[in-house]
Amino acid sequence: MNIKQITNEISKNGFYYIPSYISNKKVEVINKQIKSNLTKFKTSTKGKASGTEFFNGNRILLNHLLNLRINTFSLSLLLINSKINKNFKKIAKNLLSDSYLRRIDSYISPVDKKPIIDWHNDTSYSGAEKPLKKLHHPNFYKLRFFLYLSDVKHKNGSLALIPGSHKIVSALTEIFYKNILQYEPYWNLDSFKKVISKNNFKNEIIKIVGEQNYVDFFKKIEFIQNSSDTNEYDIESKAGGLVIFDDRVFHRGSSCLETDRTVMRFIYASKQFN
Ligand SMILES: O=C(O)CCC(=O)C(=O)O
Ligand SMILES: [Fe+2]
Repeated sequence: MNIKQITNEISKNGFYYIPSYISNKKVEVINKQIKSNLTKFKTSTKGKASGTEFFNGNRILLNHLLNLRINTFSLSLLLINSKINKNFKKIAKNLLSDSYLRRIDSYISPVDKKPIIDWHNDTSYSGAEKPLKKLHHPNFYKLRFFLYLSDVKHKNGSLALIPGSHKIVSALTEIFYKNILQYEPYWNLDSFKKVISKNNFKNEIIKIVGEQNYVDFFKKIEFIQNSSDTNEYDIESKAGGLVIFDDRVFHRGSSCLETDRTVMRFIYASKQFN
């Protein structure tokens, strides 16, 4: 699959999965490095997970250096200059206008009954009543290169994504951005469904995405009527698999019932729609 095909798939479905993106040997090496870094530097990234922020602008690199986290500093540089990141950069350039590397991090999520994170997309101001910043442009999103560093399956750390859902999210963002209808908060699938089911929202969304896309989305989320979760959309994978996704897509991180889960993320953003 070449870069053009990958970017087409991401535009259409909102994500793309590449099994065995890196070798087992590489997974082992990265896991060792991550764990040796963790003992020296612990931050909480998601819920109870412990992790390392390798890059989040040059300020973080400088911080690593000033706090004498030399291992973390050199690993950050290694990751930024790695072949895998160079490839991510090329893909990001094809999808985002004026793309740039925003963040590299990794985290280990412990065994837990609760999902790592429930269904959400990352452009909804976390459901804030009043967004603090200006409203997002409909093309605002981050492209996440999500590298599994342990084996995952449903109920054990896999990511699940609802194909095409970024189009509905983007349409709602457009409605708010252009002030066609007034902003209403939402966060999870349930609250999103409530907003877009209202007649005025329904009409406007259909104007943007067409009736078929609107109806299809409702079919895809039928599961929430009976259960908070489903195994229909999980990307189960061996360690070394990569999921690239547009974070307007509705996604969730499954619970880890059997083993801890380690991931590394390379996150790209757009300077134009920041
Ligand atoms: O850790 C996970 O499974 C979910 C991560 C996520 O929601 C994100 O990177 O946007
Ligand atoms: Fe997310």
